[in-house]
Amino acid sequence: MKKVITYGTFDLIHPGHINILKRAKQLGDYLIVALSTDEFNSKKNKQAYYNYANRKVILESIQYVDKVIPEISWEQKIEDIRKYNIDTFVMGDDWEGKFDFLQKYCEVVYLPRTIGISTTKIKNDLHMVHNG
Ligand code: C2G
Repeated sequence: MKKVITYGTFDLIHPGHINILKRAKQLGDYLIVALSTDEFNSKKNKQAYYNYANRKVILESIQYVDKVIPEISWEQKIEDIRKYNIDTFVMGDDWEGKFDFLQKYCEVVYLPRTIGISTTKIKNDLHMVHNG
């Protein structure tokens, strides 16, 4: 069984997230998502709208996702790859090159981001509407 892993905050799930999860799953048979905890998000200077529990519930409902684990640190990736016997690590290409050190442990794949959509854009668009 070919196992794939990807990492992220996945806040306010949108088609860009769905696209990468779908493509990541297509690279294997089993997809694990390491979901950033609220504490780790603060280390990424990210304030998610939904807390970890809610973001986890949403992710687990997506057909491409087989398992959700917590992402609590930048350093856990090598351990995760070993622990879950991962064949392929996937991230959007905004991370291009940043995780090449993982090539010693598994295949590293960067996939093109979906253009024109992001959680930040959603928040900004809603804010503009709200403030007329
Ligand atoms: N993504 C995408 N297209 C978009 C928006 C996001 O392909 N329009 C991808 C990102 O490239 C990433 C994944 O969706 O691979 C999750 O995005 P974020 O939740 O923003 O993840 P990020 O904050 O980049 O966290 O250790 C890695 C970090 O946890 C990654």
